[in-house]
Amino acid sequence: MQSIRNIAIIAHVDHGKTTLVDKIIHASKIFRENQEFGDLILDNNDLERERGITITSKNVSVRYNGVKINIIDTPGHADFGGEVERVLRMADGVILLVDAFEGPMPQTRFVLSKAIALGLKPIVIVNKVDKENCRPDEVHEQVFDLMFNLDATEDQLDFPCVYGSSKQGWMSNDWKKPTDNIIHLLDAIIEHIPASKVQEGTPQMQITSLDYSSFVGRIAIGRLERGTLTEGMQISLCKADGSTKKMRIKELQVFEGLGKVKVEKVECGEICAVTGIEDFEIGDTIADAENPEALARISIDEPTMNMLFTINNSPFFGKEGKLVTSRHIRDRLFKETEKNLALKVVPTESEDKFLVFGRGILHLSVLIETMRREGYELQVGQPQVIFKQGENGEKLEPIESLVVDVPEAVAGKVIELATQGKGELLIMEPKGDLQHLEFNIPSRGLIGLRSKVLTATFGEAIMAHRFISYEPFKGHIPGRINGSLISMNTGPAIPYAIDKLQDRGVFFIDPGEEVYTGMVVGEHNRQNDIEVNLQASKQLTNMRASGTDSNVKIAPKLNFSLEECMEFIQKDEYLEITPKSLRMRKIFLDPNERKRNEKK
Ligand SMILES: Nc1nc2c(ncn2[C@@H]2O[C@H](COP(=O)(O)OP(=O)(O)OP(=O)(O)O)[C@@H](O)[C@H]2O)c(=O)[nH]1
Ligand SMILES: [Mg+2]
Repeated sequence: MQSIRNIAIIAHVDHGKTTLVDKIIHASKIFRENQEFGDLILDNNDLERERGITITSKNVSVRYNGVKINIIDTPGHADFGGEVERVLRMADGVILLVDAFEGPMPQTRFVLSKAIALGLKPIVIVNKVDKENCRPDEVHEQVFDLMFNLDATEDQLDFPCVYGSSKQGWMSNDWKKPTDNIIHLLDAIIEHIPASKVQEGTPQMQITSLDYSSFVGRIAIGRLERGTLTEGMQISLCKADGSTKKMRIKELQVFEGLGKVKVEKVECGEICAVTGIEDFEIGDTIADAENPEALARISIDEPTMNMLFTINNSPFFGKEGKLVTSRHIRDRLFKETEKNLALKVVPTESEDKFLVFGRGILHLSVLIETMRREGYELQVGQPQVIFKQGENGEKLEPIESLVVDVPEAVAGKVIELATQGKGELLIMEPKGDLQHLEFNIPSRGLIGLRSKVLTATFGEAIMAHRFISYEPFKGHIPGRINGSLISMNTGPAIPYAIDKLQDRGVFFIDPGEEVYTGMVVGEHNRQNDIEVNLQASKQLTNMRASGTDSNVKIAPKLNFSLEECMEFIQKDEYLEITPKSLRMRKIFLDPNERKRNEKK
């Protein structure tokens, strides 16, 4: 029987996981001759490419010296931490990658703690040693300290450390002695990661991932813990509620290179894909037909944020999207929860409103962006942090660890901004030519903080945060300081009108853009909301006077990203999302209705 190593690659965002997996794939020459492949072939969906981050974890497989290595690439952004928790169940060991300059970051701690708790042995890679100012030895020591603090066992603390540069495609046991390949790493995997265990007995496979093919339907993916599986075999599916259902396996596949190949039999320890299983959920166990024994289910950290999702009922509804009904949105949201384990959808009293719970702004915005690309129209409300009640009935809120690396000259501004959000400065120390700041801060205080910090530091701050725990409520945090500019009428915004209102604030719309009554068209430079008339045109005396209308100089509009809009809207506002547009608006479009509701 072949020897298998199942490893997951874990790290903080951008530390170089996907680049490394790419290099491993290139090294094992999985491509046919003359086949052209670009960089980061694994980050293959549009959003991953545009944002340069991994969103969903992926399985690939290479062969080295007669050993099959199944590699699971995971996302490093804290909002997708649920993905990592889910797929670690398939691994026998992990590769923990750490940036040789940045060192361990909040998400390094999180993913490592999960791996250690599962008893997985890590190989540590101090990556990016090609970077100027890197400090590999110091980083190695920091990783050791971190593991020690996370209660790693003696065996885990005795981790092998590899140094290298995924980007340049080399790994070595000494960062001062670069090589020209990654063989050193492959050897370390074979030597230090235990071969996947072979347990005899009736089959047991926990479903940890889900794939979909239009030919065969839903595909269940997981690691076979015990026994063997064969094509056409009768099995029982053990569900969450303790019930079991008999079914038949249609086809079996294992991972090979970047794809999957069909096999008749799967041996214990292998990661495989099973078709023909209906109605399964992630966490279910595929077990023996007669004596089914379920594996313990996967538990995943709770979401910390929620947002109201509702149908688009703005005056412009249905003009740009195809999927607009509450039924469409409902089905899509529930479908998402099948594979996005950290996401929860809760129906509300109203048929067309859903509460969607997630791990953070990015977790929710990626879902929204995906939906809008699929042709959906919807509206969302202000993101809400989830509070809990403590044992004595006190109000608790999520607290996160925030790390910011900034040039010294602007460190003071960052501290000021974080403090406004009730952040508490814990550490301030030099790191290369930067200042390294660590805060504990309520999740509430983080909403909108990124854009403020980037503006204040001219884009030079590197920022990351990660949930730590629920703690007593830290008190009121002032929200957005400025009010909204609200359109009084419906119709195209006249350039002359915008021009006359420029001293009132910044606009989110272009001259000529269609707006509607109650739409938020800009940010007021004072605290209160005001209504503005964008249809006011200059009294036309003659043709030449109207000609001057196009000569006005209007400052370019403020172009918010989806996340910026989500962080900008207030409690009484919605964000309208269509495949083509993002518009902010008052929930009550009519000013009189708005006033009545304010009083309530
Ligand atoms: N200088 C240098 N840059 C690297 C190295 N490895 C990766 N990078 C760069 O770091 C950035 C992030 O690399 P990725 O491989 O996407 O990082 P990742 O860990 O997969 O990121 P997520 O999946 O989003 O968590 C890219 O711009 C890479 O080119 C390295 O060894 N040296
Ligand atoms: Mg990646």
